[in-house]
Amino acid sequence: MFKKAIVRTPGKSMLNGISTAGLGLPDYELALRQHASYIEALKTCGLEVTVLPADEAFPDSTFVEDVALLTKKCAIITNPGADSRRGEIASMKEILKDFYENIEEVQEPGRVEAGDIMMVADHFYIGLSERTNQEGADQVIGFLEKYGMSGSVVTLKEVLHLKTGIAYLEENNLLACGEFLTKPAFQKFNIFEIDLSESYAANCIWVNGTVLVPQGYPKARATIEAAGYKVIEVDVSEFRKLDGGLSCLSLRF
Ligand code: CIR
Repeated sequence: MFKKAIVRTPGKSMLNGISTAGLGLPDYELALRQHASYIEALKTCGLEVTVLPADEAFPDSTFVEDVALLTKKCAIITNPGADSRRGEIASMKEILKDFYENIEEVQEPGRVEAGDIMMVADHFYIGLSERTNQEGADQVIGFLEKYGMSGSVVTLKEVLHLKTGIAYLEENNLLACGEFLTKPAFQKFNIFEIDLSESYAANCIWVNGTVLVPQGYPKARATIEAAGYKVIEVDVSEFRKLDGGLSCLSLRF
């Protein structure tokens, strides 16, 4: 069960965020409203939410998930693969001191964005992507092992981050799309396929028995409900324009 979440209000500079989506610029006012609804959804699932102020210096800083990996025993500050995002870690490190005694930090030449890391109990799958390299993954695995946990790497080709295409919904249930459907590492899970036409909805989050699902993906919603989960739909269209999904918008711990 999760008790807390950390989010960061998007700044106006989000209009300059990294994007490959080709969906146009986000509407900032709408993004703010969507972010507020996202926070409400987390609270509905029982989380105490810490809302950090917008940081205009970093256009992608609302995607807090990428800059830290939070586990039961330690926090790991990442070193983002996107150079424009590396400065996001300094303030996150300070904030996490309020919540964690044990804080580790990925160092150069290791690069990691935690959107590439999926937690399954005490094991962490780490995607090797354009943002996360082997050296970074090795450092994370070393930290995890220091605290009695474990990690393993998964290669990916088609998506930005590992969790762009996959979501663990607890109870051995995994949502997967595209290249992840056939990965040997994931065959031990009950795989619930997300149709390629709704691939954005493979990035869902399980929060204490409820699954937050992006609004507007009816097949994905039906699949998740048929698997027995309560669903809350959250509209994150403006974050999608920056390649961001539901999971990227919070750290849950
Ligand atoms: C980026 O490219 O870094 C941001 N525009 C989107 C980050 C999304 N984060 C995630 O998938 N974990």
